[in-house]
Amino acid sequence: MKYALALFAALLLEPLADIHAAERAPSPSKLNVLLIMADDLRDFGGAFTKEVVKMPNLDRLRARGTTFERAYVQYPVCNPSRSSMLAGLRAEQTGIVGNDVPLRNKMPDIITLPQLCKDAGWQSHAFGKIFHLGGGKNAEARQGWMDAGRSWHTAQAFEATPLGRSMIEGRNVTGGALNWCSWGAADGGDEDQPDGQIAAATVEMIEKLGDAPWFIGCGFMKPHDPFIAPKKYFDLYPPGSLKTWRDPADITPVRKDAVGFGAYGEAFAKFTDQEWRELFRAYCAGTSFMDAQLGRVLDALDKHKLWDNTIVIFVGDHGYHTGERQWWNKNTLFERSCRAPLVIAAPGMNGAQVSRSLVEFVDLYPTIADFCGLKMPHAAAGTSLRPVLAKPDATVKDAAFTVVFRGPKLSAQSVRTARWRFTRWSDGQTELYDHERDHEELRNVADQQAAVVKELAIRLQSLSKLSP
Ligand SMILES: [Ca+2]
Repeated sequence: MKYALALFAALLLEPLADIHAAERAPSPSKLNVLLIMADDLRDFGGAFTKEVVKMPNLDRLRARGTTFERAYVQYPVCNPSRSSMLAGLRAEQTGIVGNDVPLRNKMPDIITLPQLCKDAGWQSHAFGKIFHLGGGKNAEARQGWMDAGRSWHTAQAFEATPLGRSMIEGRNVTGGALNWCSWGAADGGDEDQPDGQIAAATVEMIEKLGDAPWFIGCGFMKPHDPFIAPKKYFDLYPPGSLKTWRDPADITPVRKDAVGFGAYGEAFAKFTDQEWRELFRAYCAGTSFMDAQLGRVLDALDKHKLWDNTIVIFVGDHGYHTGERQWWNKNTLFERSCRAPLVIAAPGMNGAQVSRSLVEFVDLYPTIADFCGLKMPHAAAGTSLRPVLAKPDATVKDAAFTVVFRGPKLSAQSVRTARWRFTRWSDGQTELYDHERDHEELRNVADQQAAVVKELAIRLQSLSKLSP
């Protein structure tokens, strides 16, 4: 498996050897790039704020840009998704299918998206989580995970202050069985939390660089667990004000490893309605907190009149179940996990646009390269979204693909078309969901739609050739 991947990577990258930075010369326009990422933020639906979560600042950005309602990650977990997005390659190509290995270990010579700009003369800086933040407390390892020096001139991570680690209220809803399943309404203000510091550092860098041009990665850490935010954001959601999802009784049962397994599943099975509500409230509070920090960054673009020469991309790194399929997490091939928020505000394009076109996160690399006037340094797995930004009903592809692994031997690949989601496990099991009738993918109709299954299985075959 490793050999096959390495061979594939070598074949893929070989033609790159002769490409020099000069050939990737910036266009005269030299747009700034502001890549804003949220961690574990689900797509709340057609409107991100739809009756549930308050995100007034994302709405500000949506008013300036295009909201993609069908944007799909290539692997629904932090490190594989971010590695795929920033390399412009599918997880089957990068070989990054878990949170344990940084992209550079598998692809030492890959030119990442921020590196493409950096090598062409952009000032490049990252704050918070753009690449996955591995490395623990080891500062050198952490810099390696952030790809400091290669992708960025500087890369900086942040931690909560002692006051920000002091909880006014909160608890672990699993009684400590799962460490990460804790929520807390924290003491202190926004800048006692990493996201407040990330916003402040981003704004400071924007003000310092002015019109450099620059590529800034602003990587917010929320609403990822632990579900902590300053208390005022919990106050936006009074206890009891939120409803939580419960699966209907007549749902088609799925294999256990379709959602998760082991201790997670056991803990969620024991959740009371109250516990679901508490976690969901904390998730919403963390989302609104992150949104407020987004607002501070957008304020800086307003203040310095940078919208006309800055392309702004807001992405989540994958979706998130908040109770669907009795699952509280990511790492599934259901729509809730594969679909993630994506908003792009690009100079010269209309604002307040909503697109239902299928797009993938591997499309971001060629999109930004396109707007920056830079050639792709390797064969792109995706395609520029410029046509959709120009005309929201334009189509750039008719299918989006996502993969998951369950250990070294079992994997599943999923294809989403305008109507269907088809998932095929490497042990032969299949699932088919009809989005015309079943947006929440509650009923597997694979047995009733043999022709569709056959057609979509062929679509997955093209992907299988790239698989480990
Ligand atoms: Ca994540």
